[in-house]
Amino acid sequence: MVNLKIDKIDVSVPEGTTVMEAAASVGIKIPSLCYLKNINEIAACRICLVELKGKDKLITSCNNVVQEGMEIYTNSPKVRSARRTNVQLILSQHDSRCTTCLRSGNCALQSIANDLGLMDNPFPDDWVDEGWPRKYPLVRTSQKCIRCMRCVQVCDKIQGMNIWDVANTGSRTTIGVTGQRKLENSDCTLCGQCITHCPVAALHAREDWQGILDKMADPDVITLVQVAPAVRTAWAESLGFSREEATPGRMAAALRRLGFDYVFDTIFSADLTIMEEGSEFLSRFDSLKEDGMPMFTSCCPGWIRFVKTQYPQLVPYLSSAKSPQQMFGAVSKTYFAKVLGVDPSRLFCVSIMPCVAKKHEADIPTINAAEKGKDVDCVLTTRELARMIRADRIVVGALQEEPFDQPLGLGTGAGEIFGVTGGVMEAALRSAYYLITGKNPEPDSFREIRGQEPWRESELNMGGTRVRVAAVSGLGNTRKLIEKILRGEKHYDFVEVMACPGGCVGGGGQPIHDGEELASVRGEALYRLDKKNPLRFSHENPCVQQLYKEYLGEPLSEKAHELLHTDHNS
Ligand code: HC0
Ligand code: SF4
Repeated sequence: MVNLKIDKIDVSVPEGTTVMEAAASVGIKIPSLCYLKNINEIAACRICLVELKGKDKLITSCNNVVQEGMEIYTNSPKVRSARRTNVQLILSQHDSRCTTCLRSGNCALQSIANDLGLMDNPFPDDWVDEGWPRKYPLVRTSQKCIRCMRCVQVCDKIQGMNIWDVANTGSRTTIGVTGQRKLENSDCTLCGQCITHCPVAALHAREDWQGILDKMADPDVITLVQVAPAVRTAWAESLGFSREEATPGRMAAALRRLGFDYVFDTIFSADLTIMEEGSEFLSRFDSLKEDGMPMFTSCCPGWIRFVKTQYPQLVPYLSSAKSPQQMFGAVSKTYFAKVLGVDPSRLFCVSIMPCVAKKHEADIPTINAAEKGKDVDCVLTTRELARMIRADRIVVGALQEEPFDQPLGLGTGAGEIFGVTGGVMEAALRSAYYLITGKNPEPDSFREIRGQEPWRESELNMGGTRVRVAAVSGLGNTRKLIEKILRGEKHYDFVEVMACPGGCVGGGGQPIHDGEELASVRGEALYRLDKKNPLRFSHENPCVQQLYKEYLGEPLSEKAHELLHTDHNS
C-alpha cells in the first residue's frame, strides 16, 4: 500500500492507483472533462490539475500515480486559479450558447463552468450555426468540440473503427474524420458510442421528434408507436425517476399523454423475430455445417453496417430476418391496417430506440416490404422520448400504469431480454429447444450466455443435436471474435452480435451520464422483467400465434418472407 495525504487527509491505496482515484477513495471528487478510465487517460483538458507539495508545477491527477509520502492539494489557490483559467480557455473556443444547446443541463463543461462561478465568457467569439436540418443521423457540431479526444479513443479502443482523428495543429487543432473523408463516406457504423461519451454536444444524434408533432396534429393520420426493449430500462433516467418507478406501464401512459393513437411494444416483434430467425437457423443448420461457418444474428443495424464494410464476405451468413423494429413496421402497415380496416397510407409508424443506427436502418430502401411504403416512418432515440416528455411537462410520478395496446403490444420475457447482450441468443435457444425436442426447457437454463465478458460461448445438447453458440458485444470485441472464426480457432453454429458494449441497454441513443457506464444495471432490469413475465417463450406469445394463424401462415412462409426478411443488399 502507498500512504499519502490529500487535502490533509491520510490516504492509503494500492500501488499504481492514480491521484484522482486515491482522492475519490476518501470522497474527494476532482473535476475532469476528458478522463475515461482505461480509455482516455491523456489529461487533454487540464482540469484535473492538483498541487503536489514541493513541486513548482501542478500535476494532472488522472494519469499520475500515487507515491509514498506525497502531499496533494486539490483546491489550493494555485489549483483554483489554474483550473479557472483552463476552463476559460476551453470556453474561448467553444460555442457557449447554452440555452439552445441539446446538452444544456447535461453538459460536463456547462456544469464545471457553473460550479466555478464563471458568469461570462471572457473571450467570446461569433459562432455561425452550421445549419439544420441535417440528413446523416450522427451530427458533429465542430464549434462545440473541446478536443478532449474521448470520441477518438472510444471509436478506436472500444469499437475498433478509428473514424475520428486529430486534424490541424496549434490553436487550429480540431477533430476530423480519418482520411479527410466526410463522415457520411466513412465506415462509421452509427453505433453512437462517440456521442454517449462526448462531454458536451459536439457529437449528437439527429433529432426527429418535431416532425411527429405535425403528424399527431393531423386528424387523417393514425400514429402508432413501438418501444424497444432497452428503452424501458432508461427512459426516465434523465427525468429524475428511478428504474423501479419508471415501469413499462408508466412509459405506456406517458406515450398516450404525448398523443400517440396506439402504443405498442417491440418485444411483440422480438418474439416474431425468434419464430423466423429460429426456424431459419434450423433450416440452414446442415449447410452452415458444411461451410464451417455460423449464422449471425441480423437485428443490430450497427453490426450490419460493420459487417458490410469490414467483412463483406460474411454477409451471406447473416440471418435474413429483419430486425424486430422493421418486422413491427411491416406487420403494422399490413396486418394491423387490415385489423383497423384502414388504408396503410394513413398509418404513421414511430419507433423509440436506444440506438442511432436504427434511424439509418429505417431508411434503407430495400428493407421495406414491397409496395407498402416505409415499414417505419420515424425513429426516435430514448433521449428524444425524454425530451418530448419534458416538453409536454408530463410528470412521470403522477402517471398510473397503463397496458400496451393489442395485438402488437404483447411480448414475452424472451422478447424483453433482446435488449441485453446474449438476450437474443437466449430467447432463440428457448424456442429452438422446443422446436427440436417438442418440449420447453427450464426458461433460465441457458444463462451461461449472460454476463459482461467481451463474449460468452456455450455448447448445448438439444435432443441429441450439438449446438455451439456465442454472444459478443462491442465492435472491437466482435472483430477479435470474427478473426478467430476466420482463422479456424473458434467454431460456432450461431453467433449473436450487438455493436454496443453490453447490448442495446448500452446503446448510443440512451441517456448520457458523463463517464458512467450503466449497461449492466439496465441489463439486470431486463432480466427482472423477464422473470416477472408470465410468458417466457416467444413461441407461446398468443398474439404472434394469432398473427401466423390469421395472416402469415407459418414461419418462413412466402408471406413471411415478403414482409419479414431482407437480403441485406444496400
Ligand atoms: Fe435493440 Fe432490437 S434489441 S436491436 O438492441 O433484435 O435498438 O432494445 O429494439 O429491432 O427487439 C435496439 C433494443 C431493439 C430491434 C429488438 C433486436
Ligand atoms: Fe465510431 Fe461509432 Fe462514433 Fe461511428 S458512431 S464514429 S463507429 S464511435
